Amino acid sequence: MIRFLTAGESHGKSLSTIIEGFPSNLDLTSDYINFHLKRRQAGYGRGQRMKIETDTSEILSGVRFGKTLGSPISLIIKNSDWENWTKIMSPDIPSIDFNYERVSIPRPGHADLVGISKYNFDDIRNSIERSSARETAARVAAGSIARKFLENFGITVGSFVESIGGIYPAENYLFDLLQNKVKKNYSAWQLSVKADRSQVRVLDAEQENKIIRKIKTAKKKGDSLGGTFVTVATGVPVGLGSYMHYERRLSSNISHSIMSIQAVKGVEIGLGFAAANGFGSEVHDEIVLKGNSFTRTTNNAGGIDGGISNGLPIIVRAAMKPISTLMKPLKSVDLKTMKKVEARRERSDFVAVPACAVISESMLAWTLAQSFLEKFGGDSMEETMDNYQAFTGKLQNRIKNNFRRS
Ligand code: EPS
Repeated sequence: MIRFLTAGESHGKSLSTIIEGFPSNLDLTSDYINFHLKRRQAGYGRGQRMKIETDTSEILSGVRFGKTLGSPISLIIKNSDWENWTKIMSPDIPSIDFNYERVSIPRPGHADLVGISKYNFDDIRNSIERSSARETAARVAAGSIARKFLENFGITVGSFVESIGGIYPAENYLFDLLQNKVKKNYSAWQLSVKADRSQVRVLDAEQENKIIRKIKTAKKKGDSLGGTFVTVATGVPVGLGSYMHYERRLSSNISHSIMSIQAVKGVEIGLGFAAANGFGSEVHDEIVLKGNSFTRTTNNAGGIDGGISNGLPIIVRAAMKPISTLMKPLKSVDLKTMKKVEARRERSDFVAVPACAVISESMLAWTLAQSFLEKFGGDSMEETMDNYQAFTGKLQNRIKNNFRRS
């Protein structure tokens, strides 16, 4: 069973995470994690903070000479901005009195009002700090370990932005994936390689131009935008997850992990909501034998049947709402005066859909690694590999022999 916890406030000293349960002898370096941390920072439409930070992880435990030890892995990502916040965010009681403005005007769409209501704070800053999507840097670090683990078994994860501000590509890439119209045996990571070349992580150059123009308009108007993105995993073996209990279904665990990303408001697997509109004969994927193994003519199920991976690519689509902080704010109430006011402006991104897609890769990788280790187990990578090979190598013959007998 793998698990991770993150800690850290957006403008605190650092973000940190403890990751537990990976087998020993997994090759791991901070360079690998930092590569993905850098990808999270990119994207046209991000705010000033990303110019201050160069997110870099420092591994504190659990790894020796580039290999995991099986012990808890802990790492930190320092906040460069901390030096501007040492007084305001100090964990210690200030030795001298200093004046700082307590935040009292909640921003619509943020956790500001519910946060102070729930935790009984007299300063919205106390909620802003932990609810901030800055926390996702620590998630990407943890998720990078999961993706490194999965790569050993030929599983890769990738993503692309499908739309921003309602601007979709001329070609429906998601549909092509669901219809199995893309290159046979494509790797999900190749989708990311292509998307990373775009400033907004889309696959279509004309769409990119239109989106950048729309983001410029949003910026000028003091507004923000959201969008949709697609996350894919390829090389996933048959048999991850289970229909035995609700919390073991791979589909529900993936939805949970993607939905947990700040500002995500919708998640679909495979055809998702569109599956509700067609006839059964149009939606379900026909089973065919390809060589010695089973596959499907289409992948509308998004690689999961009955909560169990079926060997086809896992395809997830999600929707991110527009960033809640607006430079041209909506109405709110000042909690000090209880009077109607404009919501507070706070430095923020205008668009973070490209970053959100990168974060979703980490969350998908994490969930797959969790289900993978639940199925195959192992205290060392060698043992996990043996278990994996024993199952996948014998699967097809087992099916054949079982049914021949009866
Ligand atoms: C983020 C850091 C934050 C924001 C953004 C994500 O930095 P700051 O608040 O100092 O500008 O840029 O967070 C939000 C948009 C949000 O609503 O919380 C990051 O590192 O990703």
